[in-house]
Amino acid sequence: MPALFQLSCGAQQYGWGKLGDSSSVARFAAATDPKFVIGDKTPYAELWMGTHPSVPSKSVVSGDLLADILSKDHSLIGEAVATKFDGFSSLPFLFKVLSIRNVLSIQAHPDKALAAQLHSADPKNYPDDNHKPEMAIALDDFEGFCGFRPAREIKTFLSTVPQFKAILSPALADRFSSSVIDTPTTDAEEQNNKALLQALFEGVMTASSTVVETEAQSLVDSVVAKSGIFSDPSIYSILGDLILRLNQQFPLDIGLFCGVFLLNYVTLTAGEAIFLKAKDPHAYISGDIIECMAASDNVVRAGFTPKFKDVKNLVAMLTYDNAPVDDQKMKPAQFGRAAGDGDVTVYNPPIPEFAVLRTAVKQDKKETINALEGPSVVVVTEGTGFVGIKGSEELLALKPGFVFFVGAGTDVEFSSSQGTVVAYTAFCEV
Ligand code: 9C2
Ligand code: ZN
Repeated sequence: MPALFQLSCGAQQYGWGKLGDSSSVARFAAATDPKFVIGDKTPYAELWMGTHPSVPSKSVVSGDLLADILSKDHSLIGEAVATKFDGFSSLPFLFKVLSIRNVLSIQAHPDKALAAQLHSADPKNYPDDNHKPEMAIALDDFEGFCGFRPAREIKTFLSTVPQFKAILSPALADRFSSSVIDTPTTDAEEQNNKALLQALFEGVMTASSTVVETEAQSLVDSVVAKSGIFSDPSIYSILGDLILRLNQQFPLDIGLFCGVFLLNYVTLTAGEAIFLKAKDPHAYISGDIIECMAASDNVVRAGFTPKFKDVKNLVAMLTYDNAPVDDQKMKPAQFGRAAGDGDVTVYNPPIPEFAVLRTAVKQDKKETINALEGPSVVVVTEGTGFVGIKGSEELLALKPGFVFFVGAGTDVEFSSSQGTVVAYTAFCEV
């Protein structure tokens, strides 16, 4: 098997995906598969690139599963990655494109120990036993909830948004506001803050649905009337607008309180990225992104979803770290092992399963990525051109939506024939 070949990849049609060909997921899936018919009203949420058994990628030429091809040629994954992770036929990472029209569920992903426990107790809802740290790189303007807000912001909302306070028992809200320390300096203070935040989160997530619906309606009314904190134009234009949009998508949902008042609201522009370690709460709201994660589909959900919710496990599992949102943004760096006229940046999160390169090559220029030591998967998002093994005559055409597998230790050259070629490469090196 050559060490570079094109993949065809399946799409997940979750309800929050962009519709029809407004979804880059649909356009990308159709670019490779001429038989892929895009339904106008169908939501296309996620393109899955990898060996995860739920939506496994295949070779375009032979139609064989990528996992089967890998199992027959051990050099493609390579000894080091196979030994450290999951053998010769499974990639350690799952690579995706997400096209987001409506908010995803408020969710967190387990660490390895919890994933094993959840999977053995409930394999239907927790389909594998792996952890799922994940990274999102914005392809255009993106917004999401990510991590808990600093304590002082939550305290401010408790005192300025009566509907938020009203879904909690007064004693719980008061205990949080009077005892939480804005800047904890000792371990004991930090632990105490976490316990207070956990109790508050549990209080929000277990509030009775009648109270939630009444207070959510009152919250929406106060946004519309621009009353209370929403009389401040800057709060109205960011949080007020967000509350109205989310309420249209999931009317009177608990996610309104949990998302807006407990979690950081983050916006990213193209090229910016966030990393979510296991057990960080998040919910993506809108935009198109590249997502990379350890090879898992374990999601613990509560709020903003028609899918299975597991409030008990979510409350029990979170780390209850809280920090300003900038702490969760990644700092991409220039990638050293590339040569040519292009620009290659690396997003390298603090976990061993994956890192992602962004390669941009202007028209009529070339760029070589030198021998990544493990397997990689490339998705092209912009431009037309060619990709080939360095020194080989055989070139494969590339355009937006094309996905390629590259075996360990292969030098790959990208060239652009029209526009700037932009490609994202997920890879694993030990
Ligand atoms: O597929 C999420 C998608 O489970 N994003 O969200 O459909 O469960 O609400 P829903 C998963 C995605 O990769 C993710 O983790 N944060
Ligand atoms: Zn997630």
